[in-house]
Amino acid sequence: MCQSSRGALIVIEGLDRAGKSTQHARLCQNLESQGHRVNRMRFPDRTTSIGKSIDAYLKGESEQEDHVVHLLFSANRWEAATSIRAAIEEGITVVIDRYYYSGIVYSAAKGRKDLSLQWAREPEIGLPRPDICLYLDISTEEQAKRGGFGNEKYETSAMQERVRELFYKLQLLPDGQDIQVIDAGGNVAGVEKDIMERVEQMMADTRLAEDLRN
Ligand code: T5A
Ligand code: NA
Repeated sequence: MCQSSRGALIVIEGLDRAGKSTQHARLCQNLESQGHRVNRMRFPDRTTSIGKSIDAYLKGESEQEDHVVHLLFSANRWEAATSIRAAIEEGITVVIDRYYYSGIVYSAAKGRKDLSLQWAREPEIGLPRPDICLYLDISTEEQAKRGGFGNEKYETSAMQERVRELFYKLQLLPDGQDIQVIDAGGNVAGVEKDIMERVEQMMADTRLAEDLRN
């Protein structure tokens, strides 16, 4: 595969246990074996001081007001925005496990009138926009089979059900145009192949668009 001058920004999204981290690792390896330079990232990035506050909140070790924690998740992405842009401009492909789509949807899923999808979107405006967002879709039943839920804040079936609905609603908004739905209920290799095909298609389209401009 020939390298386009700019790196791509690829996001993997989905519910808890959809297989995001599994597929993130495989996609990064596949791209590297094709000769791409790759930066792996994930949000929340629990290593920064903002990330440590988020980690404590998710583990139930600290309380945060809902708007505050929303802004912390967003700030955790803004901390990385400059380095994401720099990598892409250098020709490095950045592959991220969760991004602002999760940010918008999980906060809005709390069901507060004063924390709508639109409100949740505002702090994310201006972050680097992905070339593609692969949304890994699994049923509630399949999700439950995958080791069940852990003890983190949002790992309840009621919350996950609202998150699923809102991910679909998000696809109808302008941000949703970047989302491609992947059936993530199948085996790991099948999902990996589907993801690779979508990414290769996106890269081919991007190169074509660049060629047409030059
Ligand atoms: N959040 C996040 C916000 O509220 N706002 C934000 O802005 C952001 C960024 C932490 C939480 O924070 C919320 C969302 C989350 O609730 P996290 O640290 O990314 O997010 O944690 P999780 O998404 O919960 O990570 P998980 O590890 O649960 O899910 P993954 O990454 O989707 O799943 P993965 O790959 O670890 O796989 C889970 C299990 O399933 C198996 C794996 O081996 C593993 O055991 N598996 C499969 N089994 C069968 N078939 C397949 N195809 C399989 N793929 C994987
Ligand atoms: Na994960």
